[in-house]
Amino acid sequence: MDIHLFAQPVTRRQFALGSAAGAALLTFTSARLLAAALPGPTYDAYGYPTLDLTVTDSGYEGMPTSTAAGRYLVKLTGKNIQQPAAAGFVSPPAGMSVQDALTALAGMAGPPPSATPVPGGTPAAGQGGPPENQVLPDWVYQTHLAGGPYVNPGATTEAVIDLTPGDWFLWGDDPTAPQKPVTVTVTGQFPAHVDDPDADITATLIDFAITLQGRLTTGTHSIKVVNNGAEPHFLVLSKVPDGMTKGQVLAMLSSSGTPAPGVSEAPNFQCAAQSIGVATWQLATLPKPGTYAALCFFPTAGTGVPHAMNGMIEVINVTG
Ligand SMILES: [Cu+2]
Repeated sequence: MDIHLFAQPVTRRQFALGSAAGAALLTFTSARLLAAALPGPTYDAYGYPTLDLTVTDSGYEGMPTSTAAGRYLVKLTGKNIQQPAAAGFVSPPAGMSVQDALTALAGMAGPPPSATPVPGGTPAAGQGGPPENQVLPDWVYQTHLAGGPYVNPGATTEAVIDLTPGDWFLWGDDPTAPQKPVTVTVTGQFPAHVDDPDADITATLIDFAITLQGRLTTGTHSIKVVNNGAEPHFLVLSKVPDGMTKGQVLAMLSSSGTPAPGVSEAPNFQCAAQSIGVATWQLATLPKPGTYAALCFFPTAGTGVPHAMNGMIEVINVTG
């Protein structure tokens, strides 16, 4: 399993969260940095209704079966999870039921053919090479993805997301995630006015590029993640060796095997996939200065090529 909705094996190996060391590092640094955090380690002050959720290795606790349309503060605690886990909110397109969508997604949970070991044989052709492309059905691109946070084992994080009227499910942002999805009906009308929380970094996602603007410094940030593209996107931030270029990140992703020395095993930040026009606000901690890569691996419509391979990579310099 790992990182993201339809992420590819190579990206999981190179950027997957989940090592004990990575989790410990994140826990340690976030505690250490709270005092200096701007604009704060919580969105509590904005007064949004709160979804207080716990994610375990098998599912979610705390999600109501029905809730009013609006802007929500999602507080997500990871309990008894071995890997970082997501709370992604998804509403199928018109004419498709939640059950049909969940059934279709469950059918995508198997490993890609090249990742299937050949018993007693040599590795299958393509194994260890660049990732297989995963062509997704059209409905995935018409689905409403409201986004959501990822949380590390034992930690709690927050995100601000919008839930519009309709039938939704909460899931692990990946067909192979172990959590059983939860269905929820969102009722009423979306409020005519909702306040935006403050953000000190804005990440703008288009087909296929990422722009990060704002206070690129160590510490905890409120990142506004906005999809201005025509396909779903998400954002991963990972420490890479200082001075690494976009071309070198792309080359690393295109090659097989072990990550380059200095690439963090764990992303420093990731968030669930978001549809066109969707903005979310997410807390992210950048633990140390230097070069970071911003990436999206959502499969390109029609070809399945992960967006990063189409150039959806940016490198940023984080100062102390
Ligand atoms: Cu993308």
